[in-house]
Amino acid sequence: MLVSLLPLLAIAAAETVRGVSPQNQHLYAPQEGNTWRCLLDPSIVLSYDQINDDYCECPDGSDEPGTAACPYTKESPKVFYCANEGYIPRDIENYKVGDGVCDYDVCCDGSDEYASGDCPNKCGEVSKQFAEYVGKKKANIETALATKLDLEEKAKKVKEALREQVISLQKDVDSTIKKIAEIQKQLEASQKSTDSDDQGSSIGDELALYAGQVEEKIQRFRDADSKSQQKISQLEEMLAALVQNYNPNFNDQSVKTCVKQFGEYMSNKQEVEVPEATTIISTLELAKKLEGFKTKDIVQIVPSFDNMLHHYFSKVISTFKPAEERPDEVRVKTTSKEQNRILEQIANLEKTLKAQQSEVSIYEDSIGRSYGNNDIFRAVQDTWVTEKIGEYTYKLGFLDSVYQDNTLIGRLTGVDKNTLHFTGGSRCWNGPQRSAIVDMVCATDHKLISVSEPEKCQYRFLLETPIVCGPLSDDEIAQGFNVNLAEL
Ligand code: MAN
Repeated sequence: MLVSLLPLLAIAAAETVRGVSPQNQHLYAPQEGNTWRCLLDPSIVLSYDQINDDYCECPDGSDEPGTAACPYTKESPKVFYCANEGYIPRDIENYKVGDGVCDYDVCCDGSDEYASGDCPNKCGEVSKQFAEYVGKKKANIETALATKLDLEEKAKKVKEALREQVISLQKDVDSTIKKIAEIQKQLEASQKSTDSDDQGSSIGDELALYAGQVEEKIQRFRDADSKSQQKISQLEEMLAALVQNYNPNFNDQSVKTCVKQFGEYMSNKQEVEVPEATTIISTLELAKKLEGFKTKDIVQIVPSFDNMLHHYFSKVISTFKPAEERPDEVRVKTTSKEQNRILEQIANLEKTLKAQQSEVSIYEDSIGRSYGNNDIFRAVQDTWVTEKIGEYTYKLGFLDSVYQDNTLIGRLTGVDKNTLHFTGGSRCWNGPQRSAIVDMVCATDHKLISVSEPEKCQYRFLLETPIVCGPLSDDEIAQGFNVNLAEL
């Protein structure tokens, strides 16, 4: 009976091959005649006791899961399974097996040093550390998420306040527009009464002004005409030279046609008379003649030659004025002191209106912008974080800029998910303009943790902030745990 149980015991012993996880134990089941085949090269057959005999027989290293006998490379990493009972099972690189170091951060059970037995099982302590870490971490995340929620609420309020500001500013805009319209009515009324009062002013000044414009236009036409004449004369001289110098013996038809046509042109040419300045009605004289007439006079008097002249003259000159300014008839408006006061009031109100409208558009622009998920950055737009790190004090304004003491490192120019970019800082001696990348990690408070200068005047910061927090899975929390070896 005892004899028949022995192979069963051997198999039972073989079921827990050292260094192999429970899920993979089946790969190490003994085969016929107590043999075993390399996992990736089954043509190599070993006797079962060659497994973990500290001699590497299989090219894939599968015969030595519990020793460091087979070489570990990056391409072919071999791992040793630590059961870590009471804690979390882990794999450790096989070259750390039996190297005399207690790798409690991975194998808290000390099984990697089973041969010497120098590393007693510390999974109880490690497990306690881990539980404490997880507890703290979860509490922190809870606090951070609550803070983040508060920030999101604050961001909502900031945006709401902006909207209210726009509504109130818009009311101001509307009321200013209304005021301007009312005052404009006052002005019109005042102008009407000025027109009906005997306050017509001399139209001489007005005519003199228009006359000046007419004369200026005529002068411009004359200048342009004289330039054209010069060009024509040049061309005529060139053609005359051609007529004189061409060789009639060359039977070039186009030259001959040209010579003939030029001859005809010259004989039919009439001198164009350009009127002298004195032949143009001197508008200034006319203005003088009409000086002294009041607007009212023009309306009342029986048309005289002068009046008619004035009427037609005004029609002609009105064609030189922009359409919207062109009056139906010459009406000379005077502005009284009162009207000047009203005009000044309108000008001031128009200035106010412009300022109000631009303020509205600034707020509207801000409302339309994206400030991160749930607009959260709106909540920290005025928040500054200060920290003395090394020899400098760094100041960071989330949506503003970063300073190293009083030196500007950069202004915010970009926001990625968890990164802020600051550029355009003060120029580095013999180098680029300063700039910074700020990596944000989740924490309960805003705090600058570290700064490095990977390249001259290009800084990299680590900033803790609740802004980037999110719920973490148990696995994600566990990944952040580091065994405190000093306390074991
Ligand atoms: C200052 C600091 C440094 C920087 C040097 C470059 O000392 O801004 O961070 O490297 O200037 O000259």
